Amino acid sequence: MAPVPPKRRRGPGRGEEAGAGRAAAPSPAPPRFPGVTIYLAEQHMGRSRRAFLTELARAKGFRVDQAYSPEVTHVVMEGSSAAEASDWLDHVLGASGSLPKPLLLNISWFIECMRQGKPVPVEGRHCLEVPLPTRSQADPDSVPAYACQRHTPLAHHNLCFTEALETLAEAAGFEGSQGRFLAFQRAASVLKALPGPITNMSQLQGLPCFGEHSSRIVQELLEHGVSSEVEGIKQSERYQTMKLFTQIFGVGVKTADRWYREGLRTLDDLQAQPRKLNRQQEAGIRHFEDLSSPVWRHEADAIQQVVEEAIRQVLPGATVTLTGGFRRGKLQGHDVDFLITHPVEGQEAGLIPKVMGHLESQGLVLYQHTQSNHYQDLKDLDHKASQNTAMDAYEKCFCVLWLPKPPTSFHLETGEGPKEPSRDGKAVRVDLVVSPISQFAFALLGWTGSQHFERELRRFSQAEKNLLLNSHGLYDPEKKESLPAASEEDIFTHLGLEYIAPEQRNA
Ligand code: 8DG
Ligand code: CA
Ligand code: CA
Repeated sequence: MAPVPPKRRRGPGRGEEAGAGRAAAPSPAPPRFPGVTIYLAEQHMGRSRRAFLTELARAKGFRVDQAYSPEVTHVVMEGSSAAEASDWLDHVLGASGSLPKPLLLNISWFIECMRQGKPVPVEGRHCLEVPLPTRSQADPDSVPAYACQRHTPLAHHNLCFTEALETLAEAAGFEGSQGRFLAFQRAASVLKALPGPITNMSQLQGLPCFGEHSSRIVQELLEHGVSSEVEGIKQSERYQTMKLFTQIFGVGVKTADRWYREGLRTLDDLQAQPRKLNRQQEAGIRHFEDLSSPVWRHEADAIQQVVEEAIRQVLPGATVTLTGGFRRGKLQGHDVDFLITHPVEGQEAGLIPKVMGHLESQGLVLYQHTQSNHYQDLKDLDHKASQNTAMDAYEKCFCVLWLPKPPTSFHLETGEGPKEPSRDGKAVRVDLVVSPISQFAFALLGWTGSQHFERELRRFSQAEKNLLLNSHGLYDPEKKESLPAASEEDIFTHLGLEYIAPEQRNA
């Protein structure tokens, strides 16, 4: 039996577009890809070609705006140089420099989307950005060994290799092989930071973290376009089932593996044995369809508004910062991460239950698991800073919130209608973390990710600087003291590292 449940279609069903105004001028199909708003720049493209491409994309269900606005996610240009594109963006954004910046793409991305009838992942070859790597990083012989020493943009040039290596990493993780997981992850991460695509095996020479196995995979891909090992894994029942189970909120590798060994393969199998599930996993399965579809940036912004309003009610002055992948410039994610603090140390304590109570009174909480902070006082925080781990002791809440559909958005339901809850909207995974202001910089750095970037920062700190870094602080075990930091820049400075902006931490 195929382990992946069929997806309930959300967009317009086949033939449904026909109903709208057959007699009048045909109205464009409703946007099918809510996280993608395209702006076609007229410069070099010309007015009539722009109009033609706009119609074409709209007919395929893409949203194409005539005027530029902050809602635009993808700017497409034709015949423009990287420098022209970058000047154009500076001009449009003016002094605001406001995030998120749109992706600046050449026409090849647009054409591939039209061919496939859906947004294709952005790769380095589609990008019009002026390359950021410094001259030293353009030379593969001098790619630094740690991911926290490198610039790793969101869109890079080696997607087919990194996808294959990350599949191998994931599969190794499913088997509990931490060493192999890290080896493949590190090799993939190096390729993400290269200034151009790998086209020849000689380019791997001198690259750090590239072992025999990873090199063999790249060679196979260069020669045949596919890797038989990777394809074999992707098609195996073991990999597909582990991927399905670990995708469920509240299910880690150990649980997924146990279920697999018990013969379970599908969500139906799990639902047939409900006593196997804890409360979190039950919620994970109940909302599986919503939680396994991506959260888009505009949805993250909408959730932020809801959280900010709740916080304004219960603790005026507290601030909410979007962290995780969205802070790194991602346009979609599996959840939304927020870091909350208050300018007066101590005021933030006990905030989560109040915020969640407020959200609950509005009927917006589908699931929550709150952890109170497990440090007693600031001295204890020093102790927490001395622990070299990704887990922290902050007050936090792992929850599933209900995001109602804004009344203005265009949305067609299929005949089935949403299962549960019955109102129109979407369940979204949200992580809320509260830190005292004195630790905020460390919490921000720790919760911005990527997970590999964080792992590498901690490895670098310990191995190269004999310092212990986590989301509470930076601890010097020799002097037995914590190093204070008011900003992320301060932490990079303590570590003797060049500052890496969040958008370049996509390691
Ligand atoms: P995505 O949601 O877009 O798929 O990716 P992401 O935003 O990069 O990943 P994430 O799983 O949401 O994790 C964001 C960061 O939060 C990541 O760098 C690791 C960090 N993080 C956790 N759990 C914990 C924790 O318990 N303590 C600390 N300090 N950090 C954590 O995910
Ligand atoms: Ca996230
Ligand atoms: Ca998260």
